[in-house]
Amino acid sequence: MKLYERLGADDLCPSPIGYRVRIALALKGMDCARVPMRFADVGRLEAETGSRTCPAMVDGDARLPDSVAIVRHLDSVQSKRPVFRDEDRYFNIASVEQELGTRAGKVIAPWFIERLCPEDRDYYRSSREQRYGVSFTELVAHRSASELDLAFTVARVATGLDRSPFFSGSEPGFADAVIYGYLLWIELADPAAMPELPPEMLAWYEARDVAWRRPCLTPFAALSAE
Ligand SMILES: N[C@@H](CCC(=O)N[C@@H](CS)C(=O)NCC(=O)O)C(=O)O
Repeated sequence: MKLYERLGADDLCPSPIGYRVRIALALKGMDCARVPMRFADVGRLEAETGSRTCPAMVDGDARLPDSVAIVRHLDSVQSKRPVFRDEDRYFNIASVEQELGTRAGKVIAPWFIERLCPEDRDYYRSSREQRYGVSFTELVAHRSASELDLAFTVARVATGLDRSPFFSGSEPGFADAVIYGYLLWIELADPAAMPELPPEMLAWYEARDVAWRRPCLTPFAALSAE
C-alpha cells in the first residue's frame, strides 16, 4: 500500500485533503508507505496512480485517485474501525469543500504559499489566482472581508455539533477529519487567521488536535525511518 501525499516545506504534508487520509489511518491504527510529491511531480504522480491530485493511493491492482476513494478503500480492507460513520451519510462533502475550503483558501493562500517547496510556489500562485479569480495582492488587500465570510461559514458548520458530539455522529469519523483538516491548514498557514470557534466547536477542535495533529504533521523522513 503506497500513499502519494503532497510534500511541502520542512518535510511536512501541507494539504488539508492529505490530512483526511492521515487521520483515517490513525483512527484505524494502520500505516502505509508514504510517497512525497511536489506539485512539480505531477507527471510521475499521474503515471503511477492515474491521478493528477494528491492524495492518491496504489494498493496492489487498486488505484485510488482521491481522498474519498482512499478512505472507502481503507474501510473495506480494515472494517474494524470504520471511518465513514452514520452521520457521514448526510455530510455534504462537495458543499463543505466548496464553501469552507474555498473561503479558508481565500484568507490564507498568500501566507500558505510559504509552507510549500520553493519550486512549487510559482505554480501554486498562478493556479490559485486563476481558481479564485483574483491576484494574491488583492487577496491580501481583501483579507478582512474574506475573514468575515470564513467566520460566517464556520458558524454554520458548527451547528453540525448540535445533534451529536462529533460531526460524524457518536464517534469521530470522516466529516470530523475533513473539518479538522481545514482548520489545521489555516493554523499552519497563519495562526492569526484562525476563525473564532463557537465554544462547543473550540472544545471539539482542541480534543481533535491532541489526537490528530501528530499524525497529520509527522515529517515524511520520520515515518520512513521508523
Ligand atoms: N477531490 C480530491 C481533491 C484533491 C486535491 O484537490 N488535491 C490538491 C491539494 S494538494 C491537489 O493535488 N491539487 C493539484 C493542483 O492544484 O494542481 C480529493 O478528495 O482527493
